[in-house]
Amino acid sequence: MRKLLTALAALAVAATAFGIEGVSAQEKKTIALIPGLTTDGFYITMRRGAEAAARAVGAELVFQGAPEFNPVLQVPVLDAIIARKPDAILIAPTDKTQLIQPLKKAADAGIPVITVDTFIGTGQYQTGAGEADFPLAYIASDNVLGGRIAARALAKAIGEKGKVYVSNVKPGISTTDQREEGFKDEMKNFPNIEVLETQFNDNDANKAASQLQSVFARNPDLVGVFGANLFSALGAANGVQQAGQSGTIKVVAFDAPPSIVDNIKTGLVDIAIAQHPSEIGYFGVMAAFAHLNGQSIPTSIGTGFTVMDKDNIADPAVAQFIYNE
Ligand code: T6T
Repeated sequence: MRKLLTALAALAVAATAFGIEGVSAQEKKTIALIPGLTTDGFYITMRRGAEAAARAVGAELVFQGAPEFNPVLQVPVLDAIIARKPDAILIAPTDKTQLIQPLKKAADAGIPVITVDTFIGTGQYQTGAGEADFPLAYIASDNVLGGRIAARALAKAIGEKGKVYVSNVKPGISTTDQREEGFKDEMKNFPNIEVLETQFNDNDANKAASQLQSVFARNPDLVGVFGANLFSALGAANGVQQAGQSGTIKVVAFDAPPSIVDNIKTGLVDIAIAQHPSEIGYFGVMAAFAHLNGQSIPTSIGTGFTVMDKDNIADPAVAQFIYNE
């Protein structure tokens, strides 16, 4: 990692030394960033980081995505980007398997592919094995660890006993699958906690809210919920509020949209696990740029988390990780 940072820093310095204007239109690299969806604070913040890196190295960033987190809508966007022949593609694939063949088309056309946030196949790239190892790198949070952090926080909040469940998007998304996996595995350390069946909401916060109410109706002794991404968490928290259970049913949220501040202050949400999407975007562009300049790059780059609660949410060092909108 240190080696990469040194290489990236050298490239950034070189680009600055030439002066951004010194990079001719012909040499200027175009890097496309295709998010999971465009109207999500997580990807909006990732775009900010990617733009900062593109400015630093004098590259052009093209940001184009679908309005929903859905492979059927994302593939045509990808096809349109491939037709524009960018120098590299950064993408958050919306499904581990359904994006393999569409992305293979990009690789076959000679466009380097780096996945950000989510992965295809197993996420192990450049291994020479399997049909989905062709992306050059995967840049993301450690989502299994994020799920474990959520489980420990929820266990603590409920006194290590009672019924909880995971509000999740849909199976097949690498990030949210791994969060659920880490959460359930960590919960095995708490024998008095029962993890009920996962509720899938298709990234629809309203659906997540009504699911919370149905689970509560079936289980009046429900004590906690883990919202495995921004919309799952917002919806679950709204559901808790609508059920009049704020503070009684504990909520651990993955992701940190601006509304999380109020939710933490009022006690509706106990813990929010903020990812660092800006870092993901920044390092995505830098890795693509390094590759385009003949540098080798790591096949995997991990970015951090900031765990937010009522005791630290006012601290600027923590609040800086609240997502943009
Ligand atoms: O949690 C993020 C992202 O990491 C995940 O892959 C999809 O959902 C989000 O974009 C939040 O909505």
